[in-house]
Amino acid sequence: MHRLFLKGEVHGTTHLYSGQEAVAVGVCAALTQGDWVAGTYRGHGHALAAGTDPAGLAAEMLGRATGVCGGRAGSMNVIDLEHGLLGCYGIVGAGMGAVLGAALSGRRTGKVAVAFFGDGATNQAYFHESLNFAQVLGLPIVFVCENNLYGEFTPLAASTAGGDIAGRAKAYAMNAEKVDGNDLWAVRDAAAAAVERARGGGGPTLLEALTYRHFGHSKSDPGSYRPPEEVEAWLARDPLVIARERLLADGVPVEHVDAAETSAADTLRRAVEAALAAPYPDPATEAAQEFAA
Ligand SMILES: Cc1ncc(C[n+]2csc(CCOP(=O)(O)OP(=O)(O)O)c2C)c(N)n1
Repeated sequence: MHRLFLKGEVHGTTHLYSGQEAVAVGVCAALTQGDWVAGTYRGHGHALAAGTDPAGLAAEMLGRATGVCGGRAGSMNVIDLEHGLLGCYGIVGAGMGAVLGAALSGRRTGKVAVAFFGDGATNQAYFHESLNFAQVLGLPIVFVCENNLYGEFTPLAASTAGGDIAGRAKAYAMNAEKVDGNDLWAVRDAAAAAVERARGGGGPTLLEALTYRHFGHSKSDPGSYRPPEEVEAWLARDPLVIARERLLADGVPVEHVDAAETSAADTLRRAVEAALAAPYPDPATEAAQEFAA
């Protein structure tokens, strides 16, 4: 997507998810069909993990009519109700409110709702209101903070009193856990426990997944405010490399791992090729599609 953006194929802006993949994949691996997910403006990561068709998603990001939202939402606002994706939100923290509503009905239906958000969102009133409301009503929610150490250009220490995001749950008597967000298995296990608790009527959980974005915040940000040794240390903990090494260490034959990687790359390449060949949406249908969404 970064390369396509530089070629002018992705309009508007981009907020890449590279480096944070283990969070969305690990959490969504713990969900079952019918559960809900609310993503952020790095929404393509959450959408793919929720099960959105890669071809429909690539077309959406490239603003094509074959996109899952007809090419009018982009990565930042993609919705895919078929796969439980309630929405992705350009407004920081907005997904937390969306899952409160979904989870109210989840108390009757046994469905669980997940909201992804960044560390910057935890300094908003919205975060505290949402945690309080969810805990008071015992809602089946997993709040997943993707703590990538920066809110746009601001380091965590300069914005977040105490620095302990999971610790903020104590004020609401809510279950919480801090987890290595670059370790797919650690995220999946923590999420599975939180989902099971929520489904069983045990109420919400706050998960703080410690991770890092490989790129700057968005298109206009080279990320140069980050110390090079910090970037290097995190690049060395690329969640995709960690996952590959873990599979090999667990005895999965290298040819199986290679084949899975090749197959994923082929799927994405084909998705992008199809998207590039697809038409842009017809301006005449704009109003109808906006109201339908
Ligand atoms: C309510 C609101 N305030 C401000 C912004 C502008 N803004 C966009 S991203 C961002 C930083 C958010 O950082 P964080 O929540 O840590 O998420 P990350 O980008 O690290 O995933 C801000 C302030 C916004 N989109 N919405």
